[in-house]
Amino acid sequence: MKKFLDLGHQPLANSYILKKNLNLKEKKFRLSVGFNPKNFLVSILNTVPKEKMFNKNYPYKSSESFTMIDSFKKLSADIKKKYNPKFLIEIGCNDGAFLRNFNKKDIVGVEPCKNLANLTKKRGFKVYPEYWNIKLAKKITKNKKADLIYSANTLSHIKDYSEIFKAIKLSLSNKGVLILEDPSLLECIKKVAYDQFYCEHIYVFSAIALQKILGEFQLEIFDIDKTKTHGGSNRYYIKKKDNNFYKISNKVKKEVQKEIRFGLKKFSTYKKFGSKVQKSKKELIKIIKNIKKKNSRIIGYGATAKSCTVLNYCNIGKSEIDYFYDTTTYKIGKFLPGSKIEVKKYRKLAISNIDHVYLGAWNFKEEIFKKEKKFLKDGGKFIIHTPYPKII
Ligand code: JHZ
Repeated sequence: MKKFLDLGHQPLANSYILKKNLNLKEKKFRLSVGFNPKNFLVSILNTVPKEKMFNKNYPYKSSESFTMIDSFKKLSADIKKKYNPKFLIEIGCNDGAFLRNFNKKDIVGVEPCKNLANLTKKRGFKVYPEYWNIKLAKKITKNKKADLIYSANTLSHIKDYSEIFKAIKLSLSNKGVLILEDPSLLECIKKVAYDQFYCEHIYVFSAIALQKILGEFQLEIFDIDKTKTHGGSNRYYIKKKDNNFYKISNKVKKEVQKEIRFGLKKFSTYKKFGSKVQKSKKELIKIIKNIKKKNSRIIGYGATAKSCTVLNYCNIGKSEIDYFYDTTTYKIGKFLPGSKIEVKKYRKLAISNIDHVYLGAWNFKEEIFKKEKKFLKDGGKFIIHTPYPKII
């Protein structure tokens, strides 16, 4: 692995702090990112045990945004039309935002965060509150194989991809399809979205890296769709190599060529990205300092896991951002890890008297700008750090 980025000592991105624990020492780890020239994988270099991140206190809920609900709804309709699956598995089903589009008898979820697994169970779905692995895959598919496996923003969170893909392969029927959806490395690099790196995002996949590692398990990508979610993601359609039901689409070749042309096989591209990140940090600090010089207030919008990386890397804390607004019940009243900025409950018109709002959830810019039309019309300003720090 060749290191190209050092984002300093970081706390666990989703470990929001209770007020009574504010004085306790937080667990931190060194967040640095590297490139493997052999398989083109980009990954964080030090990892945190999965149980410390994905447990019964996991705060993130997929159903917290219309963008995600809408994206899952459209994809589900498309899946039914294209594949008409009789048995589906979702790996990392979170609070059931995707599952709810299917018949309860046709789909099962896998979700190791028990609080989320319970939410999905309450919706009436069968959920295995466990980590995805070979043993669980054998249990789920003992009587019938899956026609379709879906996994969004989950496989990039699992270190041992070998176990994962072996388990997927043995679970799929001969005609079976795996649909994987994760932030695209190309978009991350283009947008200088260094906040895609935090403890949970062990990998940020490119098509070239995925193609290479899938090959180890006789799996292959046969189609790719681009989605706008999470700052620009790729939706990969994957099959077993000996499954001849689907032809390999031209879109796969095009995406691979685009990534190679951009330089995703070259270490120099990542070095350049590393320098851009350092510049981005300086510029964001400058913007914030200028605002503070004028005694203007800044609050945050969307206490995302990604914000944790930005705030801690740029040493932004309570003196710069008064508090964050967020809609997630679990986060409200707690404090962001590292920066210890309070998270308050979002309500309509909450930001109307604020001059500057730092957009932690920049990936939902369209949805949020629509919601905050009046704020923007009245001269309110958002601060955003990607593709470069600026005031909108
Ligand atoms: P959002 C999490 O990352 C963690 P985060 C995880 N590792 C991952 O990969 C992605 O999700 C998928 C709030 N919000 O989606 C809700 C508002 O307050 O960018 C959320 O707390 N108002 C699994 O945390 C946060 O912003 C709004 O109008 O970086 C968004 O978090 C909207 C739209 C959101 O993921």
